Amino acid sequence: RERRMRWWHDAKFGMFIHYGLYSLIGHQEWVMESEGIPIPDYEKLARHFMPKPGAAREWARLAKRAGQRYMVLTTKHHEGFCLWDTKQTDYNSAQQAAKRDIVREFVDAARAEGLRVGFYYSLMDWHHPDGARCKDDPAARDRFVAFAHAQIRELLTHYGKIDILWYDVDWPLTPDQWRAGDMNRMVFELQPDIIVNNRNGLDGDFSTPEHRVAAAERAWETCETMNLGWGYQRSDDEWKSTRRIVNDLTLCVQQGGNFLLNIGPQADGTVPQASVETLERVGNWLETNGAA
Ligand code: JFZ
Repeated sequence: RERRMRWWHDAKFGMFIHYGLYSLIGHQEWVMESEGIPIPDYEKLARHFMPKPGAAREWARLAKRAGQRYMVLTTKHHEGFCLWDTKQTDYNSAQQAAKRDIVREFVDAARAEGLRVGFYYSLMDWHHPDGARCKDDPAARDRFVAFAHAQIRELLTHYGKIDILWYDVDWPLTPDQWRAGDMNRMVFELQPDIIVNNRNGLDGDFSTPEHRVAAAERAWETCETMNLGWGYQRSDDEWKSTRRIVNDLTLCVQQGGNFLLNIGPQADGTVPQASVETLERVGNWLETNGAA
């Protein structure tokens, strides 16, 4: 583990990217649930999901300028829409209107800037027909768990070396029901040097305190947003100052933790101007202080 974790401890600072169909609405990534949007209505967003060319390149260049050393993209958030050419469902950016594998573009863009590559993957899924009923229906559970395992296998098979698997929200199943042990074994078989977080219910390699700077007994990474939401939120202008971000980053690093700072790109992948400006200032600060 120590050997696998070394680059990550050295890297200290990463970019989190929440991007999906919710980015088109601009009411954060939980909008499907919080506004009770029925699946058939929500699905229509896929017709309009059309990232501008080179969006991932922009994210990667921005991360580089900010002094970030790795990037973690939501390959599938709770909404269930997949940003890669998955064979497990046609609800994905490669088979819908965009006709593009955004995960591939992201991986290529990160590598072009010399950044490490991380995949966020939500186990919870509001779109998959078995996603909710798997709790009480064993047949649905078998299908749904197999679906998640197969998707993770794809992500870790077709995109070369992946550095981080960032699981999220294991509701409504227990780690046993997810076969989380088998899941991690498969992950390490496919990617022997990868590191995984603890959000599939197992300890994994690092913990993921959210919105708070916390010193834990072992490897940890604080994830934080630049305003209030993770996914793009149009009306959200509670931007944290550069001073605040630098302070949080410094606190994490002083206590031996990592800092994963989120951007919520807009519908076409454009990064909100306030985030661009703050990230550039953070990068300048790191350069000036010899930390970059
Ligand atoms: C999850 C997601 O629901 C959210 O949309 C976002 O992606 C965030 C990064 O992760 O939310 C969580 C997950 C775990 C905790 C809190 C919020 N937690 O362990 O405290």
